[in-house]
Amino acid sequence: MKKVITYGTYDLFHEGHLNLLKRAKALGDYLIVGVTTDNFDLERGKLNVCNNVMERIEAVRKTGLADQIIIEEYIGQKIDDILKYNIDIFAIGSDWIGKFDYLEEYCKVVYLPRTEGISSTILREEYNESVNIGIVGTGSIARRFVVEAQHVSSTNISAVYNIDMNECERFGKEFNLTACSSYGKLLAESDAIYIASPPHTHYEYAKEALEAKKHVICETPFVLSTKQAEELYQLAEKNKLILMVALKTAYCPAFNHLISLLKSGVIGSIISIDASVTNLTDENSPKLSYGSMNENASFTLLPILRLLGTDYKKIEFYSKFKNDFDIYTKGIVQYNNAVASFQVGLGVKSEGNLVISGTKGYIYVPAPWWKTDYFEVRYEDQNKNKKYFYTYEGEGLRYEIKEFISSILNASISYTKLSRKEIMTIVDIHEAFLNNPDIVNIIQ
Ligand code: C2G
Repeated sequence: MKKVITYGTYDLFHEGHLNLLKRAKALGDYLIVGVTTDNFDLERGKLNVCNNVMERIEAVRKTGLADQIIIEEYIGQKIDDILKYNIDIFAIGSDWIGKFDYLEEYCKVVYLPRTEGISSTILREEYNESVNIGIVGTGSIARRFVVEAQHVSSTNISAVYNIDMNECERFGKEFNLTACSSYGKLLAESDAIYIASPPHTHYEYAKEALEAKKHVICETPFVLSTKQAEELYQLAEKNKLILMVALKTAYCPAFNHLISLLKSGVIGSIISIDASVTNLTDENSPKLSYGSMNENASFTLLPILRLLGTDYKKIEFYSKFKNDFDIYTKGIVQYNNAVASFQVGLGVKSEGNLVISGTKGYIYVPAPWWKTDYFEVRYEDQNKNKKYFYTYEGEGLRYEIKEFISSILNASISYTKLSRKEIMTIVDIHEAFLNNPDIVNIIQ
């Protein structure tokens, strides 16, 4: 019996996929079809897949052409499968010519003609209309956002606004965007707004956008008080709009895998978490006047609240101030069964890693852990240690942008990666810091 194997995502299953499966089946007597998992697609940079793995498997099954369906979940699996299933022929579309020649060592490789004029990409574009995003703010994060958005389908960055009109025009010219002379004009040009302006302006911009019925994705720190956050969430709910916080780490595939691993108990009960993000900032940078807590605490609080919950008992802050702004803050968060610490700095430098300690072992995520692409699970018996590697595409903003766009297109937001309660707690901690008379002041 001649066994054939082929692989694909099979998103929005179409005629091209069907033709390919027919041709592959005709090569032998038994056809195995490997369907990629959602995570594997994310890892290999396919961010725009519309159907989930169960729907894609079902579409392949319905053709009646596959004698067996398996899932493809890691790089290198093809060799394992060919050996495991005793495969004679590996078949794939001609868009992959040359890419799988290395499999010739294991079986015959056949590149089958691709059906012209149809693809999942074309269908996705027809299926989803584009979301026009207007940007407020033209700093370094806004630049990265524009570049990253190009990797997310159904996304169109259309216009920009900055109160400083020269800056606005310069940015508009550089990225070929309409430079709007007022925020009202930006709102009129856009379906959704990305707020990347200084922290104290977030609330007003978000409120105005939500009142004008525009979806909002807002940079961290979200807003400066829980009252403001609550009001914005209520406004979004009332107007049936998506309101998301651009805390990029929360949407990064490797970070999410790290969380699932920990929740499944790989290091036993979690007793302690230490997270650190510091970046020495130029004396003249406006960031210094936002303070370290504003700039970086949302990142360090994310793994703490995700893993230990939002119900902490007590929080203490130790800060070093310069011109009224914290250039360094260490926070200690007490829980009933655990303790966490975080440190953030703009004028003090430290190692930017994340360590999660448990009763059976610990997880070490090296700097820059907030762009997670690698971590290690370590045990007393070092032979049991395990390293995990992932792809972190570009600047990593594409994952949050993808989440934002699909929430808008599906008219529903999923809070599985970052809950509203977690956001509210982060805002609450910021507020506690700003109004806390008990901050221990580190004086040199
Ligand atoms: N295909 C085709 N004609 C089209 C579109 C796709 O023949 N118009 C073929 C592709 O060449 C591939 C299969 O259909 O063999 C599945 O295509 P995709 O779902 O786009 O999956 P792909 O990203 O090509 O995944 O590691 C290799 C992958 O698993 C293949």
